[in-house]
Amino acid sequence: DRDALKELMDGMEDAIATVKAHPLIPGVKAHRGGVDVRSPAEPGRVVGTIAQAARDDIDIAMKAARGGFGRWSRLPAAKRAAALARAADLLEAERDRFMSLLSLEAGKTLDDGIAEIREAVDFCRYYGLQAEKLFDEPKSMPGPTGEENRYGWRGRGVFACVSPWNFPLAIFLGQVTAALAAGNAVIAKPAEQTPLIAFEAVRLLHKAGVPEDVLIYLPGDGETGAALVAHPEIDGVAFTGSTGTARAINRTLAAKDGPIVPLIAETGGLNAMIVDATALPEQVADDVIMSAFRSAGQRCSALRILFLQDDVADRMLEMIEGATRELHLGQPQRADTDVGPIIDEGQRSMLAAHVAEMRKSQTVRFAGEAPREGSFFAPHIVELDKPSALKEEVFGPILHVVRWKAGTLDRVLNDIDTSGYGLTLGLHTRIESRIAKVLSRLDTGNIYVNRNTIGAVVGTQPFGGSGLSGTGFKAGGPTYLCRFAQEQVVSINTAAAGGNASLMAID
Ligand code: UN1
Repeated sequence: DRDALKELMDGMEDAIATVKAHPLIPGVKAHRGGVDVRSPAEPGRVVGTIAQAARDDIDIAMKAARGGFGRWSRLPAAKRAAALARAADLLEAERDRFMSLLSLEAGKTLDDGIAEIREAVDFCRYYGLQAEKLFDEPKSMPGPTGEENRYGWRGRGVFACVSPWNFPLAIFLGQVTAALAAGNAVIAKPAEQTPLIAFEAVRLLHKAGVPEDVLIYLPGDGETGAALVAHPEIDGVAFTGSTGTARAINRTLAAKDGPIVPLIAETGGLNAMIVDATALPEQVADDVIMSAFRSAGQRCSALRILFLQDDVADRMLEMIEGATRELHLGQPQRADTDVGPIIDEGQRSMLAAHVAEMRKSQTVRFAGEAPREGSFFAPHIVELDKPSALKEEVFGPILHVVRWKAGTLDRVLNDIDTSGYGLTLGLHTRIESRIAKVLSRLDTGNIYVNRNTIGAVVGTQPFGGSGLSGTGFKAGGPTYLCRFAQEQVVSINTAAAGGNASLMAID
């Protein structure tokens, strides 16, 4: 609604401030310099400065977090949940400030910003509630008479949370609040491109009652992340980002002497959508545009490769191309912008190089025009002669299209399966048995039928993929917190000495 939007935009204007971010580590006061953080849509605009963590900060952080863990993990789950609920309230109260940072630092459009804050708030509340439900008191388990068995959960220790720039608030807070809710201390390493939002989010959690030695903010580059994960005392790692980095983390963890450290990873996707001749064309066009180009395609859930049945392909492509042409690229904080900027010049030139490479052997069917100022890349549509012409995730607004002939659905499913990725899949059909067939053949993490493939919802559509797309755990799902915790079973012989050994409540 227009009035609400106007109010929101005015609020954002008021909330714009320069953030001076630095590591938040108990006992570390001095920080090295401060590097400018610039807006992707307006490179001349400095959003704030970031002082990166120094290498020895990791040891200091670890020592502090170890102490914090002891106290935090012994709190009843309800106390931890209460802090997260307060964080959700604060986040809602400071919505304008976070909206403004999301658009300035991460280039998020208003729609994306609102959705991201909603998701972050939901994560805080949902994981708090789940923690109370799952980790309350140890449960008594059935067993033979003369023995009492109690089954319970404990935090693992100090978790490293390494997060991406594309959801600098929602994924950052999702990882951190899951680890905290489960009773861990956290050292959080935000993406290098978006340290300011993360800094503000950590300060908000501190304000909500999470102690400063329980949640530590460690900004830095890829080397900082690698050194953090390699630290001998890390007890668990949550990572969202590229498949390659997840592999590198896995190798680091595997090479350590000492405890076996679990990895919770959500990585890339080569997400497909299958459209057959019975699909509704307008619905398909809407859903393709949304899935491929919303957030400038910078979502791991985004549609990368569209399989169109050739009987309807020309007509559908015409509609999709027409709708793509209508998309408005521009400043993310404008209400009429559909597609905002690409996060940085490195990503932008990677996309341009991909299109140039595609031009050599494939058909670039549509190439939009991008504003010259700022890090923009316009939507593209590339027709492939075969699915294997695209082997890896290309993170941006480039839709690849392949045609398939009636009677060859098995081959399509096989092609999707052999890509090795398994994050999202779209299916547009009105044939019921076809849905069942696809479901029986693919173990993709999130399958969307007759709708778009993005925007998973905390609590109702938990999100995460398998294979090259991650460890298969579902963020925002009912068992996610269990991945961050460890089980403990206590069995007590209550029949010793003929039942005379019952326990006494004295110290
Ligand atoms: C990501 O882009 O890293 O469903 C994952 C969605 C989002 C995707 C987040 N939850 O679109």
